[in-house]
Parts: sequence; C-alpha cells; structure tokens
Amino acid sequence: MTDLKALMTEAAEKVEETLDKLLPTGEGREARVFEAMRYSSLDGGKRLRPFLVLHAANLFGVSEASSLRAGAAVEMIHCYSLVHDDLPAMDDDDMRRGRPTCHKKFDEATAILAGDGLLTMAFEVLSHEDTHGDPAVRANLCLALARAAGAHGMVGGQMFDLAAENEQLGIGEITHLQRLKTGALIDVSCQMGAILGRASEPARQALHHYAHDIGLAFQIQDDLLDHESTAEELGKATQKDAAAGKATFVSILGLEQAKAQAAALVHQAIAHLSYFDDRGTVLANVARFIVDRRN
Ligand code: GRG
Repeated sequence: MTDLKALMTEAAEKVEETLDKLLPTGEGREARVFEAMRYSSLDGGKRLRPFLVLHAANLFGVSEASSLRAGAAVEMIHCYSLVHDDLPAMDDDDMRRGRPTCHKKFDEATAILAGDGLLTMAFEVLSHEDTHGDPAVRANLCLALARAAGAHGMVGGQMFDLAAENEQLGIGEITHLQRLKTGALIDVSCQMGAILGRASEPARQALHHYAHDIGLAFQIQDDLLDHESTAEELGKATQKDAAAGKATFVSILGLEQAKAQAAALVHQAIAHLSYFDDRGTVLANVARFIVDRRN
C-alpha cells in the first residue's frame, strides 16, 4: 500500500501539471471565470478518477501523454460536478476540499459559469489530436464520457437524488442512484483507459465489472466516513444526509453490515482483475485503498 501511496502522489502531481497547462489563463473581463475554474480544480482532491484512467490505460501500453489528457478531462467533469453540487440550489455547501466552495469564494453566477467552463473544456481536451492520433478513438472517448456524465449517468443520478429528497429509498434504489451519480464516472475512467488502448471486449468487460464494484464500495465508504469523521478530517460538512433524514447505505444497512458489504465488493472487484494476471496489481490496490481511505 505504501507503493500505491507513492504512485498516487506521483500521478496526482502529473495530473496537476496537466490541468495547469490546459486550464485557461489570461486578462480581460472573462478572466474571473478562468480564475474560478482553476480555483475549483487545481491543488486539491485525491485525483482518483485520473489515476484509474492512467492505470487502466497502462494495462494496454498507452502513452502517458494520452492518458494524462484523458485523466485531466474526467477530473474536469468531476470538479464541475462538485462546484454545481455545492451551489445553494443543490447541496448548499460552504466548504469543499478544505476551503471555501467556488460560489463562496467568488459568487453564484461565476460558480455556474466555472462549472460550465470545466464541463465543456473536458470535451475540447478529448477531441484534440494531442489526446490520440486516431479520430475514431477520440470520438469514442467523447461518447463514453458524455454518456457517463449526462442524463443517463451522473446528471441523472443527481436528479434522482434531488427528486427523492423526501422519500425513504430502499437498498435497490440507493444502489441505482449511486451507480449513476458516482459509479458512472468511476466506470468511464476505467473505460477511457481501455478505449485509448483499443482493448478487447473481454478486457473491457473485466474493467467494467471491476469499476462497478469499486464504485459501490467507494460510495459505501463515503457514507461510512460521513458518519464517522469530522468536517475537519474530510474538508467538507458531514452528516448532512442524516440530518435531513435521507437514506444512505449506512442508515439502511447499519455500520457493521455496510463495512462487510464494502469489503465483499472489494474482494469481488479484485477477482475481476484476474483477467489481467499480475498486471492488475495496481488496480487491486486501488480497490483496497477505496475502503481504507480516511478522506
Ligand atoms: C451537479 C451534475 C451534478 C452532479 C453532481 C457527483 C455529484 C453529482 C455530486 C458530488 C456530491 C458528492 C459529495 C457525492 C459523493 C461522492 C463523491 C463524488 C465524492 C467526492 O469524490 P472524491 O472523494 O473527491 O473523489 P476528491 O475531492 O478527492 O476529488
């Protein structure tokens, strides 16, 4: 696991560098949105999704230059979702990644525009020839990310979540919601590595099953951390769902069963990697990290 920590730190530095180069800078009246986009995506976060892109791509010998650009694109989508999720019209949060949320630091209109800027820039990056020489690969990356981030993926999950605010969801519905809201982006991170590497169908399926399991384990751990940690430890407000009477994996399953379920999913995720033999070790360690993480 110390190996994984070192790998994640190294990858996060490269992702930071890539984002820094890609994100806009400049003067003039539009500079405020550049600043807000940079504020919301630089210098923070675990960079889990780009790490998955990089190490899924590594299975197929993809160049780091390509996978870093794809990783930066998925991180832009993730950061946009956090900026919009924090807005008063959604979760209304003041703190994110240990500092004021984008609309607190700037203002609501700027935060909406910063999210829009990050969302659209992700597709600009993927469709640029520096990401991959083959236009069909670039088109497939755009298609996969659009599907995962859109109304049948993350946006749909967020809508489901908002629409069910005053309902007591059961385990099946919570699982469906989280597969869309959090799972879709985790899945597409792995799939983008496979697309860049023109992976075979069985390899893609193995990654898809792996991603499905770590996506759910990630969300269960998120609920566990929300229940057990402080706002200082997580860098954001905690226990908002419980205060609002919203169902979570922890409220439905209870602490012990939620932990057991997360552990079982990690075990199952690792089993799906057997397709890749020893080459799957890093991704197996990521699965373990997901339930061991403290933030
Ligand atoms: C507003 C379209 C729209 C979507 C929002 C993903 C999402 C949908 C909202 C995020 C709200 C949230 C906190 C969900 C819980 C799971 C999650 C995505 C946590 C944050 O991801 P981490 O832990 O964050 O990878 P870092 O900061 O490490 O990048």
